[in-house]
Amino acid sequence: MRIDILCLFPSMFDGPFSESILKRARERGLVDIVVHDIRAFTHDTHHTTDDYPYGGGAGMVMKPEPVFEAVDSLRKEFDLTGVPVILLTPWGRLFNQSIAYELSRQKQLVFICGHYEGIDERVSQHLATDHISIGDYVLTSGEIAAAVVVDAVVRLLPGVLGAEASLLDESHSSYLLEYPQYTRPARYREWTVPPVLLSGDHGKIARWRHEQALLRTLKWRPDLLEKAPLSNEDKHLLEMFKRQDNLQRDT
Ligand code: JET
Repeated sequence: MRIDILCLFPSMFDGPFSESILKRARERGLVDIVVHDIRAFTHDTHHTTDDYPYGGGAGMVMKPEPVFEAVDSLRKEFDLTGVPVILLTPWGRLFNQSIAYELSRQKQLVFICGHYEGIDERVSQHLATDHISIGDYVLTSGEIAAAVVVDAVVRLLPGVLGAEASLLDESHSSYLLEYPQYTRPARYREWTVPPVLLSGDHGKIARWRHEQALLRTLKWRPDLLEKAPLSNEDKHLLEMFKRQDNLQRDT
């Protein structure tokens, strides 16, 4: 996959893309990430990328020309027909794992990172083909949002994660939160690892993990259970959990 990121502060990506799994994915040629400085596409002596908003108001707005020219420069190298040009913005469609999967199937992605109070609306209307938000809050710039999306997408690319099994496991239970994990030591301070995990009984361990995933989802993200494909046994377990929880609250 080829990923182009257009932004005003390219060095913001130095950290996240140069460590751990993303670093290895780039080194192994599984993904080619190129960060472009929008400022390089200005023509005035001050390299102006922002200007006052028409109609007045506080703050500055990113000018459209350098952003359009940055994408045009990519068009000289690539046929961008069908390639998503993604604007990171608080009002975009809310990013989630299924959008990450959708983007991971593309051969190329272009990200535009906004700054200041926003970007000239013509970038959104006539250049961006997709608008993505990573959550309901406002960041100082789109770079951190782009890094989040790139990270979630790249780890899904074939060969990036060592054990393919971990992804299979993940998609299988994507409607539930992950079960709790433990590693050595079996006893730390007075806290012991649940004995079932030391039992060697893999059937029993799988059932315990599924039960824990259900319990954790009920506690932290009950909204997810509405969409989850639950077996009758799952539903029965959840009803038991809820009843126990109610009893504990009453006493
Ligand atoms: C963001 C993304 O804050 C986020 O992204 C950065 C940002 C902040 C303010 C404006 C902006 O520009 C977009 C725009 O488009 C026309 O003006 C981008 C929060 N969740 N996800």
